[in-house]
Amino acid sequence: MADRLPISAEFLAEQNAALEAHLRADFEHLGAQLERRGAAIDRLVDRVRGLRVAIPTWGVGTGGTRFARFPIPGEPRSIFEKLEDCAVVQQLGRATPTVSPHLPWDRVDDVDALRRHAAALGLGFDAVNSNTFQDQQGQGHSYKYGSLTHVDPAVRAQAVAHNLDCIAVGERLGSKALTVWIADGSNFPGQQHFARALDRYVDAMREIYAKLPDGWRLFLEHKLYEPALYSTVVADWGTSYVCAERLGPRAQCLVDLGHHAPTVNVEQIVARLIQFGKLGGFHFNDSKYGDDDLDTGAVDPFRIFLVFNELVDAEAREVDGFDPAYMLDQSHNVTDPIESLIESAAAVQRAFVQALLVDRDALGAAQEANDPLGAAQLLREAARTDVEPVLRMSRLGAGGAIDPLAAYRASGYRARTAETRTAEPTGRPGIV
Ligand code: PSV
Ligand code: MN
Repeated sequence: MADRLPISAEFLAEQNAALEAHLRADFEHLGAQLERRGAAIDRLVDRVRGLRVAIPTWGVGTGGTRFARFPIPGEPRSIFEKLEDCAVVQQLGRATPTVSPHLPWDRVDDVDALRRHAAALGLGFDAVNSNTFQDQQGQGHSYKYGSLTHVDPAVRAQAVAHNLDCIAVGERLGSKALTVWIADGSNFPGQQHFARALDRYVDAMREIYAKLPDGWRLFLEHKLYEPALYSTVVADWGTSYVCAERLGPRAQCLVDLGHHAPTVNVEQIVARLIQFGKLGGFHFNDSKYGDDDLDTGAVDPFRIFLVFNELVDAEAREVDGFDPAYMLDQSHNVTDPIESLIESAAAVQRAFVQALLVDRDALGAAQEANDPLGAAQLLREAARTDVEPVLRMSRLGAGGAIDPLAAYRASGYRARTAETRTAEPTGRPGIV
């Protein structure tokens, strides 16, 4: 029972009352336009309401770079407070009902109390993320030279045991997937035997895969570079795909948008993974140079539209087993993370609705007729449609805020947490 919601219902109703008449007028106008294009606006509202994007627990702390982090007053100090901030994002935006934990960052003594706390805030748990890229206090072996691919079997065993522990905690939280991203790689030519390292990875992942509970999936997250700067063991979607294939049907690839070289065609990667039955999910963000972890849609909203164009296409074709998990994974270095998350979840919704507007029959015909400009025009027409009234109406109907960012700013939530959260944070600072 969600009985501890952070924003009062009266305040929300007041905020919405001031905007509702204009929203209804805009909605009607857009509805008439879309009808001429053969799209039913009410159906779009239903569809966007069904879209769910998880929030990573580490996303509600201010991020930072290896140079500095600039904390803001009132940011969360524990996983319990992080969940409260996630609840604000969900209460206002209504797109993010689940939270994705990272262990051991989010480790607690009483896992059931954490689950109850989340439920009282109207939240559930999404995929668990393991961490074998940092050493923890009291840990027997160091990950300095790798984890699941380490040359020493004892280090690999420790990393496997950690992943199994993540599954055990995730089961108690109600998660249904484990996401594994490893930092393993090398900094010098010759440092690591490429083939042997990958063999060790697959063998270690097999041990984890073998222990997946019923109904669970294992997501393999690839990343081009960093922290290893010469080579990375699981650097690209091809390697990830082959490993997932070797592991079995419940192993799938997870695409973090920032984990590719700047000019790589990510939407084509998405299409390939769909075609091969191996698309597990996403970590959404935006980037300009590398794994910048900028807010989703902040730099290039067309890119995320193109990704959703592939997703909607797959859904329309009823591709067997197609069920990707969506999450935001970005670093909020200069903003209040709650604001960034509200806007980023909306960017995901917007791209989804715009992709639903693509006339797929006409697109197929343009492709068959070798009409490049006509095909591109169909995508542009959908992408430049202002679907904001759809998003707003969907939030209103779901009990959220018509304008979640304005409502958040008016709520004074951050000023309140700045008064109550005065002690030093106990957890990690939030650098991703
Ligand atoms: C790695 O850069 C990554 O994208 C993985 O998802 C990690 O688990 C996450 O960031 C948090 O640091
Ligand atoms: Mn990620």
